Amino acid sequence: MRKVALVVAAGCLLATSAFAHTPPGEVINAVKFPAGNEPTIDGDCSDWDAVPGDSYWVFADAFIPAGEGDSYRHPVEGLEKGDMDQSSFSPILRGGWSEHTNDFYYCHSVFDDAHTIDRAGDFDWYEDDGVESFFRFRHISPEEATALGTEGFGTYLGFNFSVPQSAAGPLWHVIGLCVGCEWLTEEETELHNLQWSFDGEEFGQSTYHYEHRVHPFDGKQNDLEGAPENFEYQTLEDNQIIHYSIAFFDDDAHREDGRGGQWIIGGATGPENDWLMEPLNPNITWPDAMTAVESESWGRIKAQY
Ligand SMILES: [Ca+2]
Ligand SMILES: [Ca+2]
Ligand SMILES: [Ca+2]
Ligand SMILES: [Ca+2]
Repeated sequence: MRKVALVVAAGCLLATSAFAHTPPGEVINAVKFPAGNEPTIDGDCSDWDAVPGDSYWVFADAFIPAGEGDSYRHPVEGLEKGDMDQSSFSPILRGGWSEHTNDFYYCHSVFDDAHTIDRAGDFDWYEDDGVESFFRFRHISPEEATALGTEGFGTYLGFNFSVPQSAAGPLWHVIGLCVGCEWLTEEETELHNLQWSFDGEEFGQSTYHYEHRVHPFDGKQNDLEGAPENFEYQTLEDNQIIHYSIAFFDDDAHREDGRGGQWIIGGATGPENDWLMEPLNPNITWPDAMTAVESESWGRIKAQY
């Protein structure tokens, strides 16, 4: 099963070069967190409450149906952009970054009338209510990325997952840079940390929250092992554009066809969307980085001296 999945992943990589930036001309704002206000990665998106959603978040109406044709597990025939049946599936994307930590953050909330995890193989995240995240932190064109790939240098970073972990094995893998690397199954590393939670029923109607910190690592000679010392590291800056796309699979086992759809914001198989690392927005009132509890503790500490 694992071998089959690896072949599928390789096929996705080859298909990436065929896609131009989509939707053309659209840029999504990634909000800049002030130092000290970076999200706590715990599957709770409330760190983002100060951010006005209408200026930053991506909602169901921006999603494009993918998965046309019999070969797809999550068909969406006849649907156009924004035609998502929100009683079955409705996502909210939130993206941001911090100059202080040099990390990209996202917290995505996904309402689903039937959260389904029943895949037989650990790599078959796309058989369930799964997520595919595609990153390219370098601001290079797909053609330039392809040319680098031809030279044996990978710039495509992907995180695919479907939670909770299936009985079959590890939670996720990274396509391209590091397929099946064991270090990626670690709970938290400097390179990334993914946590999730859910409201509602674990395997019924629910809203899952996926919160992820991703360090901008992105390049590797294909002949080197996918280990941290072999990656290259980027520095996020004001007004930088990164490429980040996301695809959701909605597996609704209770349906006659068993499928709720496959939805993307841009690339179905690669990082196609432009995200702007926005400078600090002076109109956002961030909460004090030090919470009331911490202030109280701090006060007690100081009182001891
Ligand atoms: Ca959080
Ligand atoms: Ca659904
Ligand atoms: Ca399934
Ligand atoms: Ca579902």
